[in-house]
Amino acid sequence: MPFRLIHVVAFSCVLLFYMNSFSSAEQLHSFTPSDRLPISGHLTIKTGNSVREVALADLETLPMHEVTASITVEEPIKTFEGILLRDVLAYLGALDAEEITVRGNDAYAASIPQKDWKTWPVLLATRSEGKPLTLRQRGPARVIYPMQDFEELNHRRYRNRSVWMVQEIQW
Ligand SMILES: Nc1nc2c(c(=O)[nH]1)N[C@H]1C(S)=C(S)[C@@H](COP(=O)(O)O)O[C@H]1N2
Ligand SMILES: [Mo]
Repeated sequence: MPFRLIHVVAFSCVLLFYMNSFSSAEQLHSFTPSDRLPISGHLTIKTGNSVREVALADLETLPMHEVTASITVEEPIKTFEGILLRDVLAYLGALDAEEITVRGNDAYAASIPQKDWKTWPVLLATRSEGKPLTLRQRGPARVIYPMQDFEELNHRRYRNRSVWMVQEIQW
């Protein structure tokens, strides 16, 4: 019965996300926006020969977390909310990719190795202070390393991987 298979797959996905979110002793702050402004925007997902679009609104149905960080010198410390990169990649089927390439809409690209999403609660941020990231805030999606919570991330290597205006993920 195809419906049953779908249910088993869906249940397994939910279980996987749940386990991913709570398996390690990380400082994770969950985020539940009360009157959530709708989010728009898509990411292009490329793998092998396949290209697909994923709505940020669909990614926001996954558990949301918040991270407080100052990413660049000219940006003050602020709160970002979004989805854990590892949850995004589990959703996309890329959890076991060795690395992903994240590209911004300015053609800037960085490779992010698996170690990063397995070790730290790296965020695909879609909001700041509850509101969707504007282009001016380098949105609508950006990679945020929790540099405030993890001293070892305060390094140029991770700043280079903090791609803003994310448009495409490829592996
Ligand atoms: N989309 C996009 N993301 C990007 C960049 C960029 O040019 N475009 N620059 C990267 C680099 S080299 C750094 S050091 C960090 C922070 O850059 P900043 O300190 O100049 O703001 O963002 C990274 N993310
Ligand atoms: Mo840089």
